[in-house]
Amino acid sequence: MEALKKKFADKALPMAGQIKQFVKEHGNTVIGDITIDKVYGGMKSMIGLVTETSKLDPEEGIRFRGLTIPELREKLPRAVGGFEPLPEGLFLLMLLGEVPTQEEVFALSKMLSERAEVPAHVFAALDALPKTTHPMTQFSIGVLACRTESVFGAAYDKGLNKKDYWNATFEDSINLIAKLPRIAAYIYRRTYFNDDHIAPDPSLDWAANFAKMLGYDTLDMKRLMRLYLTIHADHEGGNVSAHATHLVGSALSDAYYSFSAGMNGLAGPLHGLANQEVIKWLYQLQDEIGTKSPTKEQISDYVKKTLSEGKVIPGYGHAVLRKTDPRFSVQQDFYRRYIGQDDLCETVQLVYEVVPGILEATGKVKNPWPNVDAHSGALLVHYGFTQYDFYTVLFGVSRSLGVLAQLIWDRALNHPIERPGSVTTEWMMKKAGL
Ligand code: CMX
Repeated sequence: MEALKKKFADKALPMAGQIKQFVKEHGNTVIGDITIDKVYGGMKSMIGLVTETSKLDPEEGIRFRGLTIPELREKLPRAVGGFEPLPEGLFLLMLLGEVPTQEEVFALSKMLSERAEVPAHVFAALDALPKTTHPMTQFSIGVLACRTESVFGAAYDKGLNKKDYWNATFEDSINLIAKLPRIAAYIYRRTYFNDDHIAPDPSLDWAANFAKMLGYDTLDMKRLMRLYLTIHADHEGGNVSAHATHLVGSALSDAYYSFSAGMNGLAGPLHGLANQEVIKWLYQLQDEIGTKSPTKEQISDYVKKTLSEGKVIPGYGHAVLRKTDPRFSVQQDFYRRYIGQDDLCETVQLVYEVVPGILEATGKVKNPWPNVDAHSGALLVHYGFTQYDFYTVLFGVSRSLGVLAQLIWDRALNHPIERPGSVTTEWMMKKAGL
């Protein structure tokens, strides 16, 4: 851990000074326009945040420290004999800005295993909840219950020098990333498998161990989990889960508080919960039409019916992207490469052929193309993971990598408390000359 921290400090701490100087010299440079439609329209693409870990291009999709998803798949270290990247490698890439070596990634896997123990009171807090509690509610509560372990919280109580904020946040972030698969697996096994829990295997990498604790100790699921936890990790800073984590962190709330806030945002159906909504919608489609292999015409009718009921088509559209999400495309590739034939995955493909045209024809949807959530559930269902109201927890475990890497940067760069201005509609109208 000390070597990793030193590597981070050598990069991040000089940058804090450089940014100070940069802002002093170029602080008046105008970088965008704030217009009334942007403020009322959810601040979409209005630049207001600095995020080091990744950048989203509307036409091309996400780049993590400059690397696209296909490049991650090619360049990041893999498990021995594996094809998909190890998500630990992506965390190091986002944290340090360089592709890590195999040894560095294995060392992080080992460190995460060593820090994975979850205090008994966290499980007790989860056990106090009805099993019908949504898994995302349980997940957020589990994370908050873990806050007793916060190194930042304890150090701040004693009086922590500003210069050391990043160090304590580093400890908390690594500890939390290490514990999340155990918390998540505990929720899964208590909710659907009558508390039949599965012990971790410290010899496995983060994703493979998670798959094992969930109850999927196969090569296929380890492979899928490594890819899944890589592609959901980050999507620049303005999405609800990243933004919420960052915002709450700006008050110097520690990693546990901040990440739990991010997860409460991820639990919304317009964000991470869309992955469960997609499968729910596909099952309803199958039920209503009475077949597991609907035709394009049947899908088209069902899509139009969904829209006519004033509902969204889950898994389609995006606040920033304007093309097919590369996170969708890589899952299509996974399907073709490792699965080949599956009724639900074939339906996902047909939905892809049908939905964009219909959404485009509405004349109002800015992006008719699929996002990451349009495909992820069908791959899980193929391997027998059918409890779709758990899917957003998987997304959340992955999202920890990006938002917590950024939280460490936030504290190292000494980003201030956030407090954007707000105005009334009366003020807006006056401004517009009315
Ligand atoms: N189905 C039906 N209508 C849609 C739509 C969809 N998939 N996507 C957008 N629209 C509608 C909006 O609801 C909005 O309608 P109103 O003007 O009647 O309010 C209109 O089209 C314009 O919206 P937009 O500017 O294109 O989209 P936004 O940036 O406001 O919202 C998003 C983006 C993702 C919330 C939206 O596309 C959506 O609801 N998609 C379905 C849910 C989903 O898949 N979310 C997951 C996103 C990825 C993630 O975060 O995980």
